[in-house]
Amino acid sequence: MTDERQGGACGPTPLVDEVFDIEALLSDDELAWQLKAREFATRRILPIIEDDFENKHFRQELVAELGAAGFLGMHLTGYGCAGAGAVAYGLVCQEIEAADSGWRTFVSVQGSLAMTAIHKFGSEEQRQRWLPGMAAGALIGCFALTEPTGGSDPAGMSTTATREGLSGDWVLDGSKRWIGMASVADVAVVWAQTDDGVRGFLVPTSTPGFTATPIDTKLSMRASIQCDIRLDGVRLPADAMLPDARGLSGPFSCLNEARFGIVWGAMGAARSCLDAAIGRARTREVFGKPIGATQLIQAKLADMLVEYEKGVLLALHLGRLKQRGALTPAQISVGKLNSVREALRIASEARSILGGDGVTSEFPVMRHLANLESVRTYEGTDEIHQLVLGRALTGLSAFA
Ligand code: TGC
Repeated sequence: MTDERQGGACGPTPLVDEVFDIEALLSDDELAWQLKAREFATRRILPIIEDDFENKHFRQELVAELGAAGFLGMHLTGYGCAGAGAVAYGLVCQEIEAADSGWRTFVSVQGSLAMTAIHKFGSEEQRQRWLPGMAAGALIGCFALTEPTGGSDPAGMSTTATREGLSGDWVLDGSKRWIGMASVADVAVVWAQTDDGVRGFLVPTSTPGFTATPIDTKLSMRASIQCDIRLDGVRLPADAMLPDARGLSGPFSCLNEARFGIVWGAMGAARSCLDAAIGRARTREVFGKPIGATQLIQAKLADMLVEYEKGVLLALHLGRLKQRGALTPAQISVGKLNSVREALRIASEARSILGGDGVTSEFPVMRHLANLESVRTYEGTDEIHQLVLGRALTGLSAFA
Protein backbone atom coordinates (compact mmCIF):
# COMPACT_ATOMS: atom_id res chain seq x y z
CA MET A 1 0.00 0.00 0.00
CA THR A 2 1.39 3.40 -0.96
CA ASP A 3 1.73 6.32 1.44
CA GLU A 4 -0.67 8.31 -0.70
CA ARG A 5 -3.34 5.67 -0.38
CA GLN A 6 -2.93 5.49 3.39
CA GLY A 7 -3.05 9.24 3.68
CA GLY A 8 -5.97 9.42 1.31
CA ALA A 9 -8.13 6.80 2.90
CA CYS A 10 -7.63 7.33 6.63
CA GLY A 11 -9.47 10.61 6.99
CA PRO A 12 -9.06 14.17 5.82
CA THR A 13 -5.55 15.38 5.23
CA PRO A 14 -4.59 18.45 7.27
CA LEU A 15 -5.00 20.42 4.05
CA VAL A 16 -8.71 19.68 3.66
CA ASP A 17 -9.38 20.28 7.34
CA GLU A 18 -7.47 23.52 7.47
CA VAL A 19 -9.24 25.16 4.56
CA PHE A 20 -12.70 24.99 6.05
CA ASP A 21 -13.12 24.34 9.75
CA ILE A 22 -16.43 22.42 9.73
CA GLU A 23 -15.49 20.86 13.04
CA ALA A 24 -15.86 24.28 14.70
CA LEU A 25 -19.60 23.93 14.02
CA LEU A 26 -19.94 20.60 15.87
CA SER A 27 -20.67 19.90 19.53
CA ASP A 28 -18.30 17.86 21.69
CA ASP A 29 -20.73 14.94 21.54
CA GLU A 30 -20.88 15.09 17.73
CA LEU A 31 -17.08 15.27 17.51
CA ALA A 32 -16.84 12.22 19.77
CA TRP A 33 -19.15 10.20 17.48
CA GLN A 34 -17.16 11.37 14.45
CA LEU A 35 -13.88 10.33 16.02
CA LYS A 36 -15.26 6.95 17.09
CA ALA A 37 -16.54 6.20 13.60
CA ARG A 38 -13.32 7.40 11.94
CA GLU A 39 -11.30 5.20 14.26
CA PHE A 40 -13.58 2.21 13.54
CA ALA A 41 -13.41 2.73 9.79
CA THR A 42 -9.63 3.13 9.85
CA ARG A 43 -8.96 0.15 12.09
CA ARG A 44 -11.62 -2.35 11.00
CA ILE A 45 -12.73 -1.53 7.44
CA LEU A 46 -9.85 0.07 5.55
CA PRO A 47 -7.34 -2.75 6.05
CA ILE A 48 -9.66 -5.35 4.50
CA ILE A 49 -11.87 -3.42 2.12
CA GLU A 50 -9.91 -3.79 -1.11
CA ASP A 51 -9.71 -7.57 -0.65
CA ASP A 52 -13.36 -7.84 0.33
CA PHE A 53 -14.43 -5.69 -2.62
CA GLU A 54 -12.40 -7.83 -5.01
CA ASN A 55 -13.64 -11.10 -3.51
CA LYS A 56 -17.28 -10.00 -3.10
CA HIS A 57 -17.03 -10.75 0.61
CA PHE A 58 -19.40 -9.31 3.22
CA ARG A 59 -17.43 -9.54 6.47
CA GLN A 60 -20.34 -10.38 8.72
CA GLU A 61 -18.26 -10.47 11.91
CA LEU A 62 -18.06 -6.67 11.75
CA VAL A 63 -21.81 -6.40 12.35
CA ALA A 64 -21.57 -7.12 16.08
CA GLU A 65 -18.68 -4.67 16.34
CA LEU A 66 -20.76 -1.95 14.69
CA GLY A 67 -23.49 -2.77 17.20
CA ALA A 68 -21.07 -2.61 20.15
CA ALA A 69 -19.89 0.79 18.91
CA GLY A 70 -23.50 2.02 19.07
CA PHE A 71 -23.80 2.78 15.34
CA LEU A 72 -26.85 0.60 14.57
CA GLY A 73 -30.14 2.47 14.86
CA MET A 74 -28.17 5.14 16.71
CA HIS A 75 -30.73 7.86 15.95
CA LEU A 76 -33.50 5.85 17.66
CA THR A 77 -34.29 5.86 21.37
CA GLY A 78 -34.83 2.93 23.75
CA TYR A 79 -34.50 -0.79 22.94
CA GLY A 80 -30.70 -0.61 23.20
CA CYS A 81 -30.38 2.24 20.68
CA ALA A 82 -28.04 5.15 21.37
CA GLY A 83 -30.56 8.00 21.01
CA ALA A 84 -27.99 10.18 19.23
CA GLY A 85 -28.78 13.35 17.30
CA ALA A 86 -29.21 13.57 13.55
CA VAL A 87 -25.87 15.32 12.98
CA ALA A 88 -24.02 12.69 15.00
CA TYR A 89 -25.69 9.99 12.89
CA GLY A 90 -24.76 11.84 9.70
CA LEU A 91 -21.14 12.14 10.80
CA VAL A 92 -20.97 8.41 11.46
CA CYS A 93 -22.37 7.73 7.97
CA GLN A 94 -19.75 10.08 6.51
CA GLU A 95 -16.86 8.36 8.28
CA ILE A 96 -18.04 4.84 7.41
CA GLU A 97 -18.61 5.76 3.76
CA ALA A 98 -15.19 7.43 3.60
CA ALA A 99 -14.02 3.82 3.94
CA ASP A 100 -16.69 2.17 1.77
CA SER A 101 -20.27 2.79 0.63
CA GLY A 102 -21.09 -0.89 1.11
CA TRP A 103 -20.59 -0.65 4.86
CA ARG A 104 -22.49 2.64 5.13
CA THR A 105 -25.24 0.88 3.20
CA PHE A 106 -25.30 -1.86 5.82
CA VAL A 107 -25.59 0.76 8.60
CA SER A 108 -28.42 2.46 6.65
CA VAL A 109 -30.37 -0.69 5.82
CA GLN A 110 -30.15 -1.94 9.39
CA GLY A 111 -30.76 1.33 11.22
CA SER A 112 -32.50 3.77 8.90
CA LEU A 113 -34.71 1.28 7.10
CA ALA A 114 -35.39 -1.96 8.98
CA MET A 115 -35.05 -0.70 12.57
CA THR A 116 -36.82 2.59 11.83
CA ALA A 117 -39.77 0.71 10.31
CA ILE A 118 -40.10 -1.46 13.41
CA HIS A 119 -39.50 1.42 15.84
CA LYS A 120 -41.92 3.78 14.12
CA PHE A 121 -44.66 1.43 13.01
CA GLY A 122 -44.30 -1.76 15.05
CA SER A 123 -46.27 -2.96 18.07
CA GLU A 124 -44.54 -2.94 21.45
CA GLU A 125 -44.17 -6.72 21.17
CA GLN A 126 -42.52 -6.42 17.73
CA ARG A 127 -40.13 -3.75 19.02
CA GLN A 128 -39.16 -5.84 22.03
CA ARG A 129 -38.66 -8.92 19.89
CA TRP A 130 -36.41 -7.41 17.26
CA LEU A 131 -34.86 -4.05 18.16
CA PRO A 132 -32.47 -4.88 21.03
CA GLY A 133 -30.84 -7.67 19.00
CA MET A 134 -30.63 -5.48 15.91
CA ALA A 135 -29.09 -2.58 17.86
CA ALA A 136 -26.48 -4.98 19.23
CA GLY A 137 -25.73 -6.41 15.81
CA ALA A 138 -26.83 -9.87 16.94
CA LEU A 139 -29.71 -9.80 14.44
CA ILE A 140 -29.72 -8.42 10.89
CA GLY A 141 -32.69 -6.81 9.19
CA CYS A 142 -33.49 -5.98 5.59
CA PHE A 143 -36.11 -3.78 3.92
CA ALA A 144 -37.96 -5.25 0.96
CA LEU A 145 -39.65 -2.55 -1.10
CA THR A 146 -38.14 -2.50 -4.60
CA GLU A 147 -39.38 -5.05 -7.15
CA PRO A 148 -37.72 -6.48 -10.26
CA THR A 149 -39.55 -4.05 -12.56
CA GLY A 150 -37.78 -1.13 -10.86
CA GLY A 151 -37.66 0.88 -7.67
CA SER A 152 -38.90 4.29 -8.72
CA ASP A 153 -42.63 3.63 -8.47
CA PRO A 154 -43.40 1.56 -5.36
CA ALA A 155 -47.10 2.38 -5.86
CA GLY A 156 -47.03 -0.14 -8.71
CA MET A 157 -45.76 -3.03 -6.58
CA SER A 158 -47.24 -6.42 -7.36
CA THR A 159 -46.31 -8.31 -4.18
CA THR A 160 -49.51 -9.19 -2.35
CA ALA A 161 -50.48 -10.09 1.21
CA THR A 162 -53.80 -11.90 1.41
CA ARG A 163 -55.70 -12.56 4.61
CA GLU A 164 -56.97 -16.10 5.08
CA GLY A 165 -60.50 -16.18 6.40
CA LEU A 166 -60.49 -18.80 9.14
CA SER A 167 -56.99 -18.57 10.56
CA GLY A 168 -56.47 -14.84 10.07
CA ASP A 169 -52.99 -15.68 8.75
CA TRP A 170 -51.40 -13.55 6.05
CA VAL A 171 -50.04 -15.18 2.91
CA LEU A 172 -47.40 -13.26 0.95
CA ASP A 173 -46.60 -13.82 -2.73
CA GLY A 174 -44.29 -11.92 -5.05
CA SER A 175 -40.70 -10.92 -5.60
CA LYS A 176 -38.34 -8.14 -4.60
CA ARG A 177 -34.97 -7.09 -6.00
CA TRP A 178 -31.87 -5.18 -4.84
CA ILE A 179 -32.62 -5.92 -1.21
CA GLY A 180 -29.55 -5.25 0.91
CA MET A 181 -28.34 -8.03 3.24
CA ALA A 182 -31.44 -10.18 2.59
CA SER A 183 -29.49 -13.45 2.36
CA VAL A 184 -27.89 -12.92 5.78
CA ALA A 185 -30.88 -11.24 7.42
CA ASP A 186 -32.88 -12.65 10.30
CA VAL A 187 -35.94 -10.54 9.56
CA ALA A 188 -37.26 -8.86 6.43
CA VAL A 189 -39.57 -5.84 6.50
CA VAL A 190 -41.69 -6.67 3.44
CA TRP A 191 -44.08 -4.15 1.87
CA ALA A 192 -47.05 -5.65 0.05
CA GLN A 193 -50.44 -4.73 -1.42
CA THR A 194 -53.43 -5.71 0.68
CA ASP A 195 -57.18 -5.02 0.44
CA ASP A 196 -56.37 -2.07 2.69
CA GLY A 197 -53.55 -0.63 0.53
CA VAL A 198 -49.79 -1.06 1.05
CA ARG A 199 -48.88 -2.56 4.45
CA GLY A 200 -45.62 -3.72 6.03
CA PHE A 201 -44.93 -7.22 7.38
CA LEU A 202 -42.18 -8.63 9.56
CA VAL A 203 -41.03 -11.86 7.94
CA PRO A 204 -38.55 -14.06 9.82
CA THR A 205 -36.30 -15.18 6.97
CA SER A 206 -36.55 -18.81 8.13
CA THR A 207 -40.25 -18.82 7.17
CA PRO A 208 -41.00 -21.48 4.50
CA GLY A 209 -41.43 -19.90 1.06
CA PHE A 210 -38.96 -17.05 1.71
CA THR A 211 -35.78 -17.23 -0.37
CA ALA A 212 -33.05 -14.63 -0.88
CA THR A 213 -30.40 -14.99 -3.57
CA PRO A 214 -27.41 -12.64 -3.79
CA ILE A 215 -27.07 -10.77 -7.09
CA ASP A 216 -23.67 -12.06 -8.06
CA THR A 217 -22.89 -9.92 -11.09
CA LYS A 218 -22.49 -6.58 -9.27
CA LEU A 219 -19.44 -4.49 -10.14
CA SER A 220 -20.32 -2.01 -7.38
CA MET A 221 -20.62 -2.29 -3.59
CA ARG A 222 -19.05 -5.71 -3.78
CA ALA A 223 -18.27 -5.80 -0.04
CA SER A 224 -21.97 -5.79 0.77
CA ILE A 225 -24.82 -7.99 -0.41
CA GLN A 226 -27.87 -7.14 -2.50
CA CYS A 227 -30.41 -9.85 -3.26
CA ASP A 228 -33.38 -11.07 -5.18
CA ILE A 229 -36.16 -12.22 -2.86
CA ARG A 230 -38.91 -14.71 -3.68
CA LEU A 231 -42.04 -14.93 -1.56
CA ASP A 232 -43.93 -18.08 -2.43
CA GLY A 233 -46.98 -18.55 -0.22
CA VAL A 234 -45.15 -17.20 2.82
CA ARG A 235 -47.58 -17.76 5.69
CA LEU A 236 -47.43 -15.38 8.63
CA PRO A 237 -49.53 -15.01 11.77
CA ALA A 238 -51.98 -12.11 11.97
CA ASP A 239 -49.67 -10.13 14.25
CA ALA A 240 -46.85 -10.08 11.66
CA MET A 241 -48.22 -6.87 10.17
CA LEU A 242 -46.76 -3.53 11.30
CA PRO A 243 -49.90 -2.01 12.84
CA ASP A 244 -49.07 1.66 12.39
CA ALA A 245 -47.90 1.86 8.77
CA ARG A 246 -50.71 2.55 6.32
CA GLY A 247 -50.02 3.26 2.67
CA LEU A 248 -46.80 4.38 1.04
CA SER A 249 -46.05 7.09 3.57
CA GLY A 250 -44.82 4.21 5.79
CA PRO A 251 -41.94 3.02 3.60
CA PHE A 252 -41.31 6.54 2.26
CA SER A 253 -40.74 7.89 5.75
CA CYS A 254 -38.09 5.18 6.28
CA LEU A 255 -36.50 6.16 2.95
CA ASN A 256 -36.26 9.72 4.28
CA GLU A 257 -34.01 8.45 7.07
CA ALA A 258 -31.79 6.47 4.72
CA ARG A 259 -31.57 9.34 2.23
CA PHE A 260 -30.50 11.66 5.05
CA GLY A 261 -27.63 9.27 5.85
CA ILE A 262 -26.63 9.26 2.18
CA VAL A 263 -26.46 13.07 2.11
CA TRP A 264 -23.59 12.74 4.60
CA GLY A 265 -22.18 9.42 3.49
CA ALA A 266 -21.55 10.40 -0.12
CA MET A 267 -19.46 13.30 1.14
CA GLY A 268 -17.32 10.78 2.99
CA ALA A 269 -16.60 8.94 -0.24
CA ALA A 270 -15.88 12.30 -1.90
CA ARG A 271 -13.45 13.26 0.85
CA SER A 272 -11.56 10.02 0.48
CA CYS A 273 -11.20 10.65 -3.27
CA LEU A 274 -10.14 14.26 -2.73
CA ASP A 275 -7.55 13.20 -0.18
CA ALA A 276 -6.15 10.60 -2.56
CA ALA A 277 -5.95 13.18 -5.36
CA ILE A 278 -4.21 15.78 -3.17
CA GLY A 279 -1.71 13.23 -1.88
CA ARG A 280 -0.87 12.07 -5.39
CA ALA A 281 -0.73 15.57 -6.83
CA ARG A 282 1.92 16.53 -4.31
CA THR A 283 4.23 13.63 -5.10
CA ARG A 284 3.70 12.54 -8.71
CA GLU A 285 6.20 14.30 -10.96
CA VAL A 286 5.57 14.97 -14.64
CA PHE A 287 7.67 17.32 -16.81
CA GLY A 288 10.11 17.64 -13.93
CA LYS A 289 7.77 18.84 -11.18
CA PRO A 290 4.87 17.58 -9.04
CA ILE A 291 1.61 17.73 -10.97
CA GLY A 292 0.16 19.55 -7.96
CA ALA A 293 2.36 22.51 -8.88
CA THR A 294 0.51 22.95 -12.19
CA GLN A 295 -2.40 25.31 -12.67
CA LEU A 296 -4.63 22.69 -14.33
CA ILE A 297 -4.40 20.31 -11.37
CA GLN A 298 -4.81 23.08 -8.80
CA ALA A 299 -7.95 24.30 -10.57
CA LYS A 300 -9.38 20.78 -10.45
CA LEU A 301 -8.52 20.36 -6.77
CA ALA A 302 -10.02 23.74 -5.92
CA ASP A 303 -13.30 22.89 -7.67
CA MET A 304 -13.42 19.52 -5.92
CA LEU A 305 -12.83 21.17 -2.56
CA VAL A 306 -15.53 23.78 -3.15
CA GLU A 307 -18.14 21.11 -3.90
CA TYR A 308 -17.01 18.99 -0.96
CA GLU A 309 -17.26 21.86 1.52
CA LYS A 310 -20.62 22.99 0.10
CA GLY A 311 -21.90 19.41 0.35
CA VAL A 312 -20.85 19.05 3.99
CA LEU A 313 -22.34 22.43 4.89
CA LEU A 314 -25.61 21.41 3.22
CA ALA A 315 -25.58 18.11 5.13
CA LEU A 316 -25.00 19.98 8.36
CA HIS A 317 -27.84 22.42 7.64
CA LEU A 318 -30.21 19.52 6.90
CA GLY A 319 -29.04 17.81 10.09
CA ARG A 320 -29.79 20.88 12.19
CA LEU A 321 -33.24 21.13 10.56
CA LYS A 322 -33.84 17.44 11.29
CA GLN A 323 -32.89 17.91 14.93
CA ARG A 324 -35.54 20.64 15.15
CA GLY A 325 -38.10 18.33 13.52
CA ALA A 326 -38.32 20.72 10.58
CA LEU A 327 -36.71 18.72 7.75
CA THR A 328 -39.00 18.17 4.73
CA PRO A 329 -38.80 15.43 2.06
CA ALA A 330 -38.05 18.07 -0.59
CA GLN A 331 -35.06 19.31 1.42
CA ILE A 332 -33.81 15.74 1.71
CA SER A 333 -34.12 15.44 -2.07
CA VAL A 334 -31.92 18.53 -2.49
CA GLY A 335 -29.32 16.89 -0.27
CA LYS A 336 -29.43 13.41 -1.81
CA LEU A 337 -29.31 14.76 -5.35
CA ASN A 338 -26.47 17.19 -4.64
CA SER A 339 -24.30 14.97 -2.45
CA VAL A 340 -24.25 11.93 -4.70
CA ARG A 341 -23.97 13.91 -7.95
CA GLU A 342 -21.07 15.99 -6.63
CA ALA A 343 -19.38 13.01 -4.98
CA LEU A 344 -19.41 11.25 -8.34
CA ARG A 345 -17.90 14.31 -10.03
CA ILE A 346 -15.21 14.59 -7.34
CA ALA A 347 -14.41 10.88 -7.65
CA SER A 348 -14.19 11.17 -11.43
CA GLU A 349 -11.84 14.18 -11.25
CA ALA A 350 -9.72 12.40 -8.65
CA ARG A 351 -9.48 9.44 -10.99
CA SER A 352 -8.15 11.70 -13.73
CA ILE A 353 -5.55 13.28 -11.41
CA LEU A 354 -4.30 9.82 -10.48
CA GLY A 355 -3.74 8.99 -14.14
CA GLY A 356 -3.58 5.30 -14.94
CA ASP A 357 -3.06 4.46 -11.27
CA GLY A 358 -6.56 5.78 -10.69
CA VAL A 359 -8.11 2.66 -12.15
CA THR A 360 -6.17 0.31 -9.87
CA SER A 361 -7.03 -0.90 -6.38
CA GLU A 362 -3.83 0.77 -5.12
CA PHE A 363 -6.08 3.76 -4.53
CA PRO A 364 -9.69 3.81 -3.27
CA VAL A 365 -10.98 6.08 -6.02
CA MET A 366 -12.23 3.58 -8.62
CA ARG A 367 -13.97 1.58 -5.87
CA HIS A 368 -15.72 4.73 -4.62
CA LEU A 369 -16.68 5.64 -8.19
CA ALA A 370 -18.21 2.21 -8.76
CA ASN A 371 -19.95 2.28 -5.37
CA LEU A 372 -21.38 5.74 -5.91
CA GLU A 373 -23.13 4.57 -9.07
CA SER A 374 -25.24 2.34 -6.79
CA VAL A 375 -25.75 5.12 -4.27
CA ARG A 376 -26.91 7.37 -7.09
CA THR A 377 -29.45 4.76 -8.14
CA TYR A 378 -30.95 3.56 -4.86
CA GLU A 379 -33.11 5.54 -2.45
CA GLY A 380 -34.41 7.57 -5.39
CA THR A 381 -32.43 8.17 -8.56
CA ASP A 382 -31.19 11.64 -9.54
CA GLU A 383 -34.21 11.90 -11.82
CA ILE A 384 -36.71 10.99 -9.09
CA HIS A 385 -35.27 13.66 -6.82
CA GLN A 386 -35.34 16.21 -9.65
CA LEU A 387 -39.02 15.39 -10.13
CA VAL A 388 -39.75 15.62 -6.39
CA LEU A 389 -38.19 19.10 -6.48
CA GLY A 390 -39.96 19.99 -9.72
CA ARG A 391 -43.26 19.10 -8.06
CA ALA A 392 -42.37 21.12 -4.96
CA LEU A 393 -41.51 24.16 -7.12
CA THR A 394 -44.45 24.05 -9.52
CA GLY A 395 -47.14 22.17 -7.64
CA LEU A 396 -47.40 19.95 -10.73
CA SER A 397 -46.57 16.24 -10.72
CA ALA A 398 -44.53 15.07 -13.72
CA PHE A 399 -43.72 11.50 -12.67
CA ALA A 400 -45.79 9.81 -15.34
P1 TGC B 1 -47.27 10.31 -3.50
O1 TGC B 1 -48.71 10.49 -3.89
O2 TGC B 1 -46.32 11.40 -3.69
O3 TGC B 1 -47.23 9.85 -1.98
C1 TGC B 1 -47.93 8.71 -1.52
C2 TGC B 1 -48.02 8.87 -0.02
O4 TGC B 1 -46.68 8.90 0.52
C3 TGC B 1 -46.43 10.16 1.12
N1 TGC B 1 -45.06 10.53 0.81
C4 TGC B 1 -44.11 10.60 1.72
N2 TGC B 1 -44.14 10.41 3.04
C5 TGC B 1 -42.99 10.56 3.71
N3 TGC B 1 -41.84 10.86 3.11
C6 TGC B 1 -41.76 11.05 1.78
N4 TGC B 1 -40.60 11.31 1.21
C7 TGC B 1 -42.93 10.91 1.03
N5 TGC B 1 -43.22 11.01 -0.28
C8 TGC B 1 -44.53 10.77 -0.41
C9 TGC B 1 -47.47 11.11 0.55
O5 TGC B 1 -47.73 12.17 1.43
C10 TGC B 1 -48.64 10.19 0.40
O6 TGC B 1 -49.19 10.00 1.68
P2 TGC B 1 -50.78 9.76 1.87
O7 TGC B 1 -50.97 9.59 3.32
O8 TGC B 1 -51.43 10.97 1.31
O9 TGC B 1 -51.11 8.52 1.09
O10 TGC B 1 -46.80 9.00 -4.19
P3 TGC B 1 -46.24 8.79 -5.57
O11 TGC B 1 -46.48 7.36 -5.89
O12 TGC B 1 -46.76 9.85 -6.53
O13 TGC B 1 -44.69 9.03 -5.28
C11 TGC B 1 -43.92 9.56 -6.18
C12 TGC B 1 -42.43 9.37 -5.83
C13 TGC B 1 -41.67 9.25 -7.14
C14 TGC B 1 -41.97 10.60 -5.07
C15 TGC B 1 -42.17 8.12 -4.99
O14 TGC B 1 -42.69 7.04 -5.63
C16 TGC B 1 -40.70 7.90 -4.74
O15 TGC B 1 -40.10 8.46 -3.83
N6 TGC B 1 -40.06 7.00 -5.54
C17 TGC B 1 -38.71 6.59 -5.31
C18 TGC B 1 -38.73 5.42 -4.39
C19 TGC B 1 -37.34 4.95 -4.07
O16 TGC B 1 -36.53 5.70 -3.51
N7 TGC B 1 -37.06 3.68 -4.37
C20 TGC B 1 -35.78 3.09 -4.13
C21 TGC B 1 -35.79 2.41 -2.78
S1 TGC B 1 -34.22 1.76 -2.44
C22 TGC B 1 -34.57 0.19 -2.03
O17 TGC B 1 -35.66 -0.27 -2.03
C23 TGC B 1 -33.45 -0.59 -1.62
S2 TGC B 1 -33.23 -0.30 0.03
C24 TGC B 1 -31.53 -0.33 0.15
C25 TGC B 1 -31.06 -1.73 0.21
O18 TGC B 1 -31.78 -2.63 0.61
O19 TGC B 1 -29.86 -1.94 -0.11
